[in-house]
Amino acid sequence: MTIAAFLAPESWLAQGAGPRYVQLHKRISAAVAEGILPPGAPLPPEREIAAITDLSRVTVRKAISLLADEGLIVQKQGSGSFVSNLAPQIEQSLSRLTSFTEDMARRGKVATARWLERGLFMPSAEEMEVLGLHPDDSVSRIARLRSADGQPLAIERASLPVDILPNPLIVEVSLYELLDARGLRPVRATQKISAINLGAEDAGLLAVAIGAAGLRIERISYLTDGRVAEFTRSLYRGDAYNFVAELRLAKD
Ligand code: 16G
Repeated sequence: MTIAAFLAPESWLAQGAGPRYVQLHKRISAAVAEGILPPGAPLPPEREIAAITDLSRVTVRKAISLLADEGLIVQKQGSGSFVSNLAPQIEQSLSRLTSFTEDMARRGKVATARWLERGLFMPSAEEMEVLGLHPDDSVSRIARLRSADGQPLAIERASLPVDILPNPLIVEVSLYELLDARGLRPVRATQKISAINLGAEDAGLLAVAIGAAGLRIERISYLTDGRVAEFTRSLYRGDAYNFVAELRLAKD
């Protein structure tokens, strides 16, 4: 949907629903949350928003300055307003085995996934080793760009044995929710984190500069019986994630 169609007042502007600039502020925030206005995108000029919404320019200006105060919009002298591209700061515990969808929901954000690849494939040597597969087994792969409130945060490439995920096409938003429903949710995982500089393609997907710092994360997760359920290689935005671990004095 275009931003002009999204701002057409019939579907959101209502009498008695509070001040008009607050209603417009809410509508533009929704456009950002739903990805209609992605990070870095320009907002239509003030007079255009006024024309689309039938609101006065003063009302439009008030709504935009509220968005700017909140940091959702950046106003640039002479070139207009843009959706902020500043990464949200996400503190992620390293001791809980949670899913991306759950992590974002806990922060009041809506997780979305854009498919990069999914299907059944011949396993690579690494997948065979980690997942314990034979050369004639297939492997279920899903690769997704994960975003929160429309802002891309991670690229995740998950590989699973076919008996755990027989049909990768049925994953909607949450892989773990689907595994849970099948009684196959991982209960334990190991994770390896290393630093990388993002190449052109990955940087483009994550909406950061080429060469920006990223975190490469490998997660191997296990079922209650010790079997490997998932082997996921991810690239996380280095400017957004802070991983936090609790340490205790070792007693030998
Ligand atoms: C997390 C996991 C990933 C898992 C995904 C499931 C890391 C580094 N990765 O992002 O291994 O596949 O959650 O999320 O923590 P979903 O249930 O929302 O699809």
